[in-house]
This record gives sequence, C-alpha cells and structure tokens, in this order.
Amino acid sequence: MLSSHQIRSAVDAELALTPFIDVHTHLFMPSLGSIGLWGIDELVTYHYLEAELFRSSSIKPDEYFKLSKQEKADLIWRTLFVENAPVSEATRGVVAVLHAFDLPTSSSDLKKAREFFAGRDYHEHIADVFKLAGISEVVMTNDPLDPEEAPLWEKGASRHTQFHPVLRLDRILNKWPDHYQVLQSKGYKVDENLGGNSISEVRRFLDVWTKLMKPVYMACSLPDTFAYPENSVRAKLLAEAVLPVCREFNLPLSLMIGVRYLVNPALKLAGDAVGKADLRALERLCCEFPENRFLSSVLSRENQHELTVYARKFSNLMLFGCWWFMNNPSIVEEMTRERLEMLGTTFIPQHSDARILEQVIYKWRNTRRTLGPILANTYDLLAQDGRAVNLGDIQKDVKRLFRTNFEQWVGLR
Ligand code: RAT
Ligand code: ZN
Repeated sequence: MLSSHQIRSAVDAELALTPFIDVHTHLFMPSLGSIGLWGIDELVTYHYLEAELFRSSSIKPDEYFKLSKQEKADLIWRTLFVENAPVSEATRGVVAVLHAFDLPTSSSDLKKAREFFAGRDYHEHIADVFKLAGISEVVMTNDPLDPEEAPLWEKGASRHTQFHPVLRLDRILNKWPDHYQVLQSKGYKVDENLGGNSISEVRRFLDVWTKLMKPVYMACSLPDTFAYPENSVRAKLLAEAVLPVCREFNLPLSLMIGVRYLVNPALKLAGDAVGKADLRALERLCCEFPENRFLSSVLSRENQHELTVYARKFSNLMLFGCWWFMNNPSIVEEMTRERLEMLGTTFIPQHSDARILEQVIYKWRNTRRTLGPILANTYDLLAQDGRAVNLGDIQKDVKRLFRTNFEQWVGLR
C-alpha cells in the first residue's frame, strides 16, 4: 500500500511518463502547409493574447489589425511581457515555451527567439515539441468548406501518423445560408431551404469527405442558444444528415456548446464570448439517438455540473476537456474534481485547443501540474476509506483518462 507521499510521487511520475493524446487542437499535419502555425510571432499573436493587448494598450483594434505579423508581435511583446509582468495564463504560456527551448524570457525584444525558430527544421521541430509536451498524437480540426484547406485534401495531402483528422461542420451547420452555394458549385443539388434532395445530397457530401479524410470524429462548435429539437436548418441537418452519416461510419459527433460569436466583431478571432446554454438540447440528442456516440465540452462554467450529470445518464456521452475560457487552473481544478467525483475515470480530462504548435508544451505542462494534486487527493481519500492504492491502479487510471477513453470512443486502435 502506498503512503500519501508515495501516492503523490507515483501520480506525478505516471502523468510525466504517459504520452497523452490531444483530442482537440487547431494544429495541422505538415502536408497542409502554411495553415499550420508555429514559431514565436504566431505564439505572441495568439488570439487569447490579442484580447489581452487591448486591455493594456491604447491601440485600437482596426489600427492593430493593419500591422504586419512581426509588428503585432513586437507590440504585444512590449505591452504584455516587457511593460507588464506576464502573469495571465496565456502570457505565462509563452514564457514557458521560451524557457523550454532555453530562450530568454525577459528580453526587451524577440530577436533571439526569432533567430532560434528560423533555424529549426520543421519536421524535427514537430518531433521535439511533441516530446517536450509529452503527447503522442494530436487531433486536428478540418473543415471541408475551408477554402484554403479543402483543395489540399482533394489533392491527396499526405498523412502523418501523429495527426488525426476531424471533420468539422461549423460552416455547414452554423452558416448554411453562406455556404450551400459552395456545395452547389461542387455539383451537389442542395438549396437554401433544404428542399428537394438537399438532405440526401448533404449526406453524399459528408460521405465523400469521410472517405477522403478518414476522420476520428465529426465536430461542431455551437452557440449558447443552440436548441434541439427545433424548426431550423441546423436541427434538420443534424438529425437527418450528420447523425445518420456518423452512424454509417461509426463516428462520434463532438458538440462544443456555449459560444457567443463575435460579441465584439472588431476583435475578430478574439471577439467571441461565452453564454450559458440550455443543455436540454444535448439531453434530447443523447436520448433520441442512442445509436450515436457524442463527445461534448461546454464553454460556460455554469453548465459544467449539469453536463457532468448528463454523462451519468447517457452512456453515449463522453465529456472532454476544459474548453477555452475554462482552461485556467482555478476552473480546471473545480471541473476535474467534479468529474472525478461523479464519473470516476470515465471522461477525458483535457485537450489543448492549441492553435500554434509549441503551445502544446505549456498547455500540457499546466494540465499535468494542476491535475497531479487532484488525482493524488482522490487516491488519498480512497486509501483513507479503506482501499489500498497501488501503482497498478494509478498507471491504469492515468492511461485510461489520457489515452484509452479516447481511443475506445473513436475506435482508434
Ligand atoms: O479556443 C479557441 O481557439 C477558440 O477560438 C475556438 O477555436 C474553439 O476552440 C473552437 O474549436 O471552436
Ligand atoms: Zn478549438
């Protein structure tokens, strides 16, 4: 039987040794070219940091967005890292990445960091970053209606064993009126009101893309106002096109609920906020479609507890990650304790949501740091209640939480 102290060391060791699967990112396999972001200028201009810039600088968003990438990075660096101590979660992340590569963390400019990243071989760099982050694979976000990305898939972009595709449906499900014509232009007989053969044509489109991409799941981000059932294009597409194709290919559908899109449009990607959603929509979907498997993460702190309750009710629902505004230690801690207490180890505690390659280093480091004490405390309580905890328990649970739950849910191996 392990003592309290031994439990803590064993948990930390297991978290450090287990290669995690990052189940949702915005990273791209190298063959998708320049849409895959990496390096210091991208790290410093991450949209989480852009949002923070406008709180400490008087520059207006429209002036900022006219600057070149390097000018933006210089301004953010000066404002958030030189003139102020980078104490927020997103700024600390950049510091951790610089530190991981032995680069200066408090210099007055980005010269050294730029030289370092410019000298990296991209493929070797990816391997080093994955090693530093302690991850074996990442899951991408691939929208077949993304005008930059889609042609690369159509030309047969070569696969990478460490990058798994996900068929992302935001344009189709959330912006149908702006995109049905793209489907029309590709020869699908669809119309704006889903008349005629529209539904079977959307299925055919999803069918073609599923065969092309071989995704591990399909996914969509949804507003706080998401409702189901509902008399809407989205609800009809979900029930009659997306879910049937998911069943046909045995793919889960990931629903990320609670975004209030562009509450401040001037901030572009940084302009989204959060709203409490009515999770009865998810309840209805899990109940009405027991043959479908769902993954879900919700954006509002107020929705986390009820989401956890739903996972107890529906075995076709898998919770994952602490999404976006939830990915801060204080909230990660609260959510993870709640999930462990109510679900045991039957959930996926975290994903990185990394948009820039090197972010996986700090995001996963933070996850390990926050989760170590929580897991250790869980085993401590178990030991106090009379069940001896051994190393095998800890190894099995860490592997389950950070690998096997996902592998089994998506049928990866
Ligand atoms: O966390 C983010 O970077 C957000 O902007 C979104 O991309 C979100 O994670 C999403 O997948 O929609
Ligand atoms: Zn995301």
